[in-house]
Amino acid sequence: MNKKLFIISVFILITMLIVFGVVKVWNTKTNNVNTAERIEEKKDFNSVKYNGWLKTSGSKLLNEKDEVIQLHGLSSHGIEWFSDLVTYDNLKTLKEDWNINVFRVAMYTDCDGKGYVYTPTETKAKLYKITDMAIDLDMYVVIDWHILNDNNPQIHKDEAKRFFNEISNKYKDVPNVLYEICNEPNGDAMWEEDIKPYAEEIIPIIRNNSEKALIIVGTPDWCKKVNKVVDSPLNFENIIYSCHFYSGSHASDLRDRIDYCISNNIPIFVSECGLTKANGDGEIYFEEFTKWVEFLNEKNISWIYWSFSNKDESSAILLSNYGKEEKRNDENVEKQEDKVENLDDYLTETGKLVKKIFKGYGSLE
Ligand code: IDC
Repeated sequence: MNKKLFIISVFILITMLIVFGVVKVWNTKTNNVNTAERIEEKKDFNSVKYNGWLKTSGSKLLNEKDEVIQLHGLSSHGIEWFSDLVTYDNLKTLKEDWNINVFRVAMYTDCDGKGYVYTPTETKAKLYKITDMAIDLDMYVVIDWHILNDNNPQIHKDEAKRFFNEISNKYKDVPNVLYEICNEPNGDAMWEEDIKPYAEEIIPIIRNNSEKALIIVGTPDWCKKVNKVVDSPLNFENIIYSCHFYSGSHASDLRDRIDYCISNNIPIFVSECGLTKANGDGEIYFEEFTKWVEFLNEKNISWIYWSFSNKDESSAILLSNYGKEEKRNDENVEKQEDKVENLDDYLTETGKLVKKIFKGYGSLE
């Protein structure tokens, strides 16, 4: 009898253990599924790992999942002068604290005797360094062939061909990199005669190396005559056209031109903008800038602010003494160094305003 009771007890115990085990495994599985679903539901528009290769569809910019995406970020000043400010820590702060998801590397091509065409090796090294940091930080990065005084992209076309071949080969498998093939054509540089034929030579070079790369193409009159593209767009996929504004100089007329493009399925990217007059200095025009940002948000147009620099001009987001503080030779040395690294202690009025706007975007949806 006792033996029978013992066997029954053991049987009941084993059955309970099995049931308990099965329930536990089942629970873990459902929990995992729930967690997976929760992770999937989080749309991290600030992560290249989440978004992948960007592409255009009509006037829209989409991520790899066909979701509409709006990039927002900062442009360096010319890396010929200001690349030292773009440290890994600063980029990390800009991404994680300011919520920017794109950084533009402005590489002047030919400006007052300085620029890529004079010092290609040295300038490229600076460009690679910043680009690699941005990739490591899971950000989009715009490589900007910053023509300006050399107003017509045809002037340095041969250098551009070699440059874009090299760079698109180097970054051929990297969805982070966007190519801006001519900053601001101006003066006598025309869409049909100069810019379009230039783009028709550069785009195939990039695409031959990096098939899916998104390419930003400048438009006439310092990227204000975007409307010129409507009658004669480029015959390639994944091309987006740049429009630049400075809120002290450009207002609703330019927004109307963008609307005209959008209604004709021409995608627009504001790869540079500012809240001063177009000369980048003087008074700040925040009210008009706010109107611009509202407009861009409503249409999901990507925008990049000029500039992440400490140049003594009001478009710069950093005070001119940033990075130049003398390190005191006393027990506070460490603190002094920390302070120099801290962007927040050195923001200009512009910097504070722009940071607030970026913070408003958040990072996860
Ligand atoms: C400005 C810089 C200024 C520099 C000047 C010429 O802010 O320090 O002296 O270029 O190199 C643009 C250009 C951009 C300009 C900016 C502000 O793309 O290079 O930077 N701007 O004037 N287009 C409209 C305005």
